[in-house]
Amino acid sequence: MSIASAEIIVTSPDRNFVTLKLTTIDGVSGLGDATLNGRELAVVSYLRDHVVQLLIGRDEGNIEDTWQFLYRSAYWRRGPVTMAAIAAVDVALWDIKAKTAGMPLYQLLGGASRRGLLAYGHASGKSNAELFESIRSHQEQGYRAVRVQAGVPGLKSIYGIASNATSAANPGVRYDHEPAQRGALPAEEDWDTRSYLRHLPTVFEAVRNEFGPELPLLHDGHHRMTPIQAAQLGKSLEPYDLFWLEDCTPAENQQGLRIVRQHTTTPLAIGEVFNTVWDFQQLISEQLIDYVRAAATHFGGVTPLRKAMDFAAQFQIRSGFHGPTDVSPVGFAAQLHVGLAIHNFGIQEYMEHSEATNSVFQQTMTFRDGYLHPGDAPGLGVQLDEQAAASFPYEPAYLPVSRLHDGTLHDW
Ligand code: KDG
Ligand code: MG
Repeated sequence: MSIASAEIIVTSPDRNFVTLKLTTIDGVSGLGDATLNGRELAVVSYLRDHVVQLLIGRDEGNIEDTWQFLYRSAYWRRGPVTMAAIAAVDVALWDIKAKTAGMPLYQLLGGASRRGLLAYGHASGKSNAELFESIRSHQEQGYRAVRVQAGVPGLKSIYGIASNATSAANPGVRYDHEPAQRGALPAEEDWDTRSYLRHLPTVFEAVRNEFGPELPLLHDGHHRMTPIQAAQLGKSLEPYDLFWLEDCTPAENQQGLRIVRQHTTTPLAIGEVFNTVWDFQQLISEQLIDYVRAAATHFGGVTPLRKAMDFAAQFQIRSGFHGPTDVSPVGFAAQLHVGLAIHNFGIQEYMEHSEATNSVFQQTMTFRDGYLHPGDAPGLGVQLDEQAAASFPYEPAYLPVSRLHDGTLHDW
């Protein structure tokens, strides 16, 4: 057997997705996700101009060898564009292998270690009243864990707060379901870390008073704090027993996490912008984090994600794979299979895709009673309706930027 064709499909049902479809000479097809939010076409070019011609004629069964070939032959290692392109190939090859075996992918990864994957949803509100309503609505939908993002007094517009409403280009689409907004320029938002550090503990206190001690609560700090500010926040949130504090500080400076760890027992999750296991090396081996936030799509695929999780298992560090809407249903399915198979699964982020997206990507995945399951169809369990995909052409969209009161650009 060998790979006979490779197609790159760009579609934008209400956000942009890049999908690679590989087909063998026997007509078995596999899908891989190559979506890099806000920089989608760079990965299209990487695949189209430099990768697909290398794949034709290769044995589709040799997944590890193909991964190493693409990684090493590029010479220029790592980086989100390269690793999203390699991920798409890797995931498509696993899809083909599992379809050929007649098994859902998780069976090839060792079988199921649990009945389903605990998911957390995104609750948010500018005021506590709005936030409580959002948490209640998530509980009604079945969620057993929620991420809590809150408005900050004095700030008009902050990433991830639903009440910041809808973009002109996407009326009716909740902002917390879609951080990248269509348009020629990124949206500008504002930020003030001192106000945030003062306000957030009061929000968590109110949430615990309203919803009690049982509900697992998470929070995303979006790289906005310095290490010492992150340490302060972790400490001030300790009474509210967070499941995790995510991206409390930019992790390029990994030693900064030692400062955070010295001061707080709030569990830490990091890694949604990481591309390889090497980005986690210090954080895992020094036990500076508790959860690995990588996504199959931005991390080179199923092959390295599994390796990173086996490395993390030695340190009792668990998974918390990145699951925003910009991970397509294909990438999401890939990491659900990994999450079901590994022993050290922690929790899975779940931002539901829109109806339009689900009409393009038909999925066997289910969400019931707070738990996700990838389904038992052979392969990943995702089919792409190419006709539907073609009816949604690419539209430029950007993630927002944030500025401090004096105009200084800040992480959002
Ligand atoms: O593309 C960026 C989004 O994926 C990001 O906003 C999501 O921080 C995020 C999260 O935790 O889902
Ligand atoms: Mg995040």
